[in-house]
Amino acid sequence: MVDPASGEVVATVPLASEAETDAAVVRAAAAFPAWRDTPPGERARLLRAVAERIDAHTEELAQLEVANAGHPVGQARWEAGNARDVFTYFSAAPERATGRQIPVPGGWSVTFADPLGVVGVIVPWNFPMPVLSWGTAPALAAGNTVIVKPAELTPLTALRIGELAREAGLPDGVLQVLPGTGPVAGARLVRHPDVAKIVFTGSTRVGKGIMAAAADDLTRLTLELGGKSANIVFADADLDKAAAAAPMAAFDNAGQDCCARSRLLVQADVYERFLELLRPAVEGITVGDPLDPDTEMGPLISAAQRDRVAAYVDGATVLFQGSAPRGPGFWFPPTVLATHDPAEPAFREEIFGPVLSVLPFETEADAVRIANDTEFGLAGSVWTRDIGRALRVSRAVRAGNLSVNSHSAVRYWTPFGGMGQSGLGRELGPDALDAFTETRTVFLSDDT
Ligand code: TXE
Repeated sequence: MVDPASGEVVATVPLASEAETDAAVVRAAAAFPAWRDTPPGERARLLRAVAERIDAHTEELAQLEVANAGHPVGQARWEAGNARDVFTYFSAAPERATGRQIPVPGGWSVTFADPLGVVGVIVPWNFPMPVLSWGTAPALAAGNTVIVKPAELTPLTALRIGELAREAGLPDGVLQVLPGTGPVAGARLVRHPDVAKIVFTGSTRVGKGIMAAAADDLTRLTLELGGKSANIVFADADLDKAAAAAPMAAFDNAGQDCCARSRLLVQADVYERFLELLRPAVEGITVGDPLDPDTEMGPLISAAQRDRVAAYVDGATVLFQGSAPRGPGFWFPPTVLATHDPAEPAFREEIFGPVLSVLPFETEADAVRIANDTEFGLAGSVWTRDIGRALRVSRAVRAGNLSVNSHSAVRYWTPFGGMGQSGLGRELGPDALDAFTETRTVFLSDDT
C-alpha cells in the first residue's frame, strides 16, 4: 500500500486467490444459520459493540486512512465516525423487525422478511470506511453473513474494522474481510453460487459487468456507481453563499466523490459576477499535508488517477486553479474549466478529480435540460431564493439525492442511491434493510 501524499510504501497486504475466496464463502455460509437464528436482542448488542470498538479506535482508524488514502485527517475522523454511526443506527433494526398479517378470505396471510444468506460487499477506494459500513451493517442487522472485499489500494481500515468486529464478539465467519483484486476475489464472489447478494460501489463499467455476471444465478444486487452531478445557480440565489460552497461541493475528497457537483451551471445574467466570487474561494483552498488539521484537500489516490485527471485538463480552457504541492505524491490543484460545448468529455464524463466545469444557461428550462443531459443521476444542487422554482427544479432534475441551497445530501438515516447509470437500489435510511431480506408470504387457512 502506498501513501498518496508521499508515494512511499506503507504496508503490503496479501491478495486472496479464488480458492481462498471460495473458502471464505464456505465459512460465511456455515456461519449463516446460527447468525440468522441469533435472538434479535443479541444481534443488536453485538452490532452496538462493533460501533463502540470503532468509536474507541477512531484516531487509529483515521491515521490509517490518512496513510493509505491521503485523506485530510479531519475528514478521516469523520469517516470513522460515520462507520460507527451506521453500525449504531442499524443495531436498532433487529429488535424492530416485524412481518405483516394480511386478512384474506378463508384465513390470513403472514409475511416474513428473511435474510438472504451470504452477502458480498465490494468497496472502492474513495470512502473505504463509510462504504464498508453502509453495506455491512444493514446486511448483518437483517441476519446475513458478510464478506467485505476492499479496494486493492485501500484495504487497511477494512482489515482493522474486521479485527475490531471479532474483538467485539461477532462469531466466526459472520463478518470476514477478504483483501484481493477485483478480477479475482471480486469476480469470484459475484459468480459464486452460494453468494446471495452483492453490494457494489465503484465504476459504472465494472458495475455493468457485475450485473451481467449476476444474471446467471439472479444474484441480488445493489449498485452505487458513478455520477456527474449538476450544481445549478440561478441569478436570484444568495451568490456569496453559493460561490463559497461550490468549490468543496466539487473538490471534497479531491473530487474523488461520486456525488461531486462537477458541472456548475450558472445563469447567464450573473455568470461573470459568480466567477469573480468563485475564483478566490478556489484559490484559497488549502491543499497539502493530510496530517495538518487546516488542510482541506489532499492528494489523489494514485499516480494513474492523477494522470487520468491531468489528461482531461490538458488542452482545456482553464479559468483558474488553486495550488498544490509539487510532489512527491499524487497532487493535482483544484481546477475550474470553461465549457465550450456540453458534449465535451470533461463536461460529460466522471473525472473523479478536482476539476469543475462551468457553463452558463439562460432559462430554468435550459438549466433542467442541461442537468438531465447525462447518463448519470446521482446527486445535484439547486441555488435559488424562489421557493416555487426550488420545488419545480428539484422535482425535474433526475437524481437520487438533491439539495436546495446546500450541497449536503448524504445522511445515514435518509435513503441514498442513484438513477439511470448511477446505480440500482438504495442504501441507508429506514428502508435499507429491504435490500437484505426476501419477503415471504404464508397463507394460514382457518378451515381446519
Ligand atoms: O473502480 P472499480 P476504480 C469511478 C471513478 C474512478 C473509476 C475507476 O470514475 O475514476 O471508477 O476507479 C472491484 N468484479 N469510481 O478502477 O474498478 C475493485 O477491486 C468484482 C466511482 O478503482 O470499479 C474495487 O474493490 N469486483 C466510485 C471496486 O470493484 C471488481 C468509486 C471498485 O473498483 C471487479 C470508485 C470485477 N470484475 C470509482 N473489478 C463511486 N461510485 O463512488 C473491480 N472490482
